[in-house]
Formats: sequence, structure tokens, C-alpha cells
Amino acid sequence: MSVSGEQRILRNLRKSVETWNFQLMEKSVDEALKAGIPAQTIMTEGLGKGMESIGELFDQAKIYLPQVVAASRTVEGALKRIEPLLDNDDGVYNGTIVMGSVQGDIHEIGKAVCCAMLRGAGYKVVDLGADVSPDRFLEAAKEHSADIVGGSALMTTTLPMQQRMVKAASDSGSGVMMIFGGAPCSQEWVDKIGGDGYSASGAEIVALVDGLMERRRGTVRRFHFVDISIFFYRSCRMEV
Ligand code: B12
Repeated sequence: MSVSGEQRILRNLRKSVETWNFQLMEKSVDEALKAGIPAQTIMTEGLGKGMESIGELFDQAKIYLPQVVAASRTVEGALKRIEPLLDNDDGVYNGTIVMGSVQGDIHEIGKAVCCAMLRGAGYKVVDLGADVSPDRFLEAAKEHSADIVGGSALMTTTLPMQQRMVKAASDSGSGVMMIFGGAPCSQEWVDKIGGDGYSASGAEIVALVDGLMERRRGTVRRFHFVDISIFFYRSCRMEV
């Protein structure tokens, strides 16, 4: 496929969201997949760009909530078509991530993109949906023996819920790592609340999670080494 052919498909994907044209979305997603355009590019360069313009138009009061809902449904429809193709059936398992939008927040598109990216990278993702309380995140982490919990917040009013999640984890003694994102979230904020990681987009979340998993495995390995050393030391002392 030529570069211009790929650009045309991505432009149509973007346009399908901007004009909440479900038919154009379905046609363009199928074309994109047939042309071998990676799911990540479809999401970031096509659908994501469309959602960005919707956000801008909404900010400028050029469109209203019903149009935003219609555009969101178009993206959600596209994600449903792409997601099964991202499921890795080659048996790769890199870890378990519990994801959700924080309590009071019903925005789900960004979180859904992140879930799709992680699934595609070999992670088992448990998506708790929207409006998830800190306790529910922790219950699910325990239930699924999760390595990482991710909380998405799209509003300044729900951002403090991420801090509540970190506090709930520390109060309960849960060792699960916590990552955060969403438009009002930043690296500075995550550092301030004591979270383990931040990423500005779904394109970066896989690298973030890979890095944290590496750190986690390193910790486990070091822990084993210390354990074995102590055991060996104690055994020697018992012999003398
Ligand atoms: C779509 C949308 C909606 C849809 C949501 C549909 C759905 N199913 O998700 C609907 C119409 C329902 C909606 C409702 C509302 N919305 Co709204 N919405 C938006 C809009 C236009 C786009 C958000 C979006 O989907 N972006 C596209 C995705 C791909 O990007 P993203 O979410 O940022 O996600 C990326 C990164 O942030 C990151 N990421 C996201 N989550 C996570 C999590 C982790 C762990 C990590 C590591 C990374 C990560 O990766 C993602 C993928 O790249 C934004 C405007 C904007 N510019 O953001 C307003 C916006 C977020 N909404 C806003 C508001 C106020 C509302 C309402 C209160 C409106 C109302 N009066 O009722 C309600 C919310 C009710 C509630 N309790 O939550 C405000 C928030 C203002 C603020 N600063 O607090 C915004 C900013 C619009 C505005 N300028 O006023 N909304």
C-alpha cells in the first residue's frame, strides 16, 4: 500500500469520528486492516486525531454533548472491531493489569485504547469499566493477582481519586504498582501522589508497563537472592 493510500484511509478514519459517520468508520477500519495498517496507527493517527478535533470543537462550543456522544460511539464501535485482532493468541503472557476509570468519571475511550494496546502487547487486562472506587480497584487486583493497577481520570474534579487510590493501596498494605493517566494527569502529579508511573498516551503505555514489569521481576529476583543467602548463612551457622 502506498503512503498516500494509507494517509487517505487514516484521514477517512479521522473524518468518520469528526462526522460521527458509523458507516464510514466501518468501511475505513476494514480497509485499514486489509491494507495491513497496524492497530496502534489506526487508533492514534486515525480515531485518536478525530477525537482530538471533537474535543477542540466542544471546547469552542461549536458542538454540544450529543455530538460528542455520537463521536464517542463511533470510536467505541471501531475499538470493538479492532480489539479481537489485538488479542494475542500466541500464548505470550507478560503480566496482569487491572484498568478502570476512577470513581465519578465516566470517560472510557482513552482507557479503552490503553487496554487494547496492553492486550496487543501480551498482557492480561481486566477492564473494570468506569466509575470505579479505590476499594474496587484493590479487590480486583487481589482477585486477579494483578501486577499493576491503572486509573484513568479525565476531569480535574476526579483527578484526586488517583491520590485516594494510592492511599487506599498503602493503607491496605497492597504491594500492587499503580499507574495513572488522562488529560488532567501529568508526571508531576503522579510523582506528587506517589504513583509508580504515568503515560500521556496509549502509544506510550506499553513501554511504561514493560519497564515497571522489568523492575518488578528484578525486585523478585533480588528478593530470592537475598532469601537464599540468608538461608545459606543460617544453615552454615547451625552446622558450627
Ligand atoms: C468524549 C468526551 C465525553 C464523552 C465520554 C464518552 C466515553 N464513553 O468515554 C461524554 C459525552 C459521555 C462526556 C461526558 C462528560 N464530559 Co467529557 N469529554 C469528552 C472529550 C471530548 C474527549 C475525551 C476523549 O475520549 N479523548 C480521546 C482519548 C483517546 O484521549 P484521552 O482520554 O486523553 O486518553 C489518552 C491519554 O490521556 C492516556 N490515558 C487515558 N487514561 C489512561 C490511564 C492510564 C493508566 C494511563 C497510563 C494513560 C491513560 O492514554 C489515552 C490514549 O491515548 C473531552 C475533551 C478532551 N479534550 O479531552 C471532554 C471532557 C473530558 N469532558 C468534560 C466534561 C466536563 C464532561 C461532563 C461533566 C459534561 C457534562 N456537563 O455532563 C460529562 C462527565 C460526566 C462524568 N461524571 O464523568 C471536560 C472535563 C473538564 C475538566 N477539566 O474537568 C472535558 C475536558 C471537555 C471540556 N473541555 O470541558 N465526555
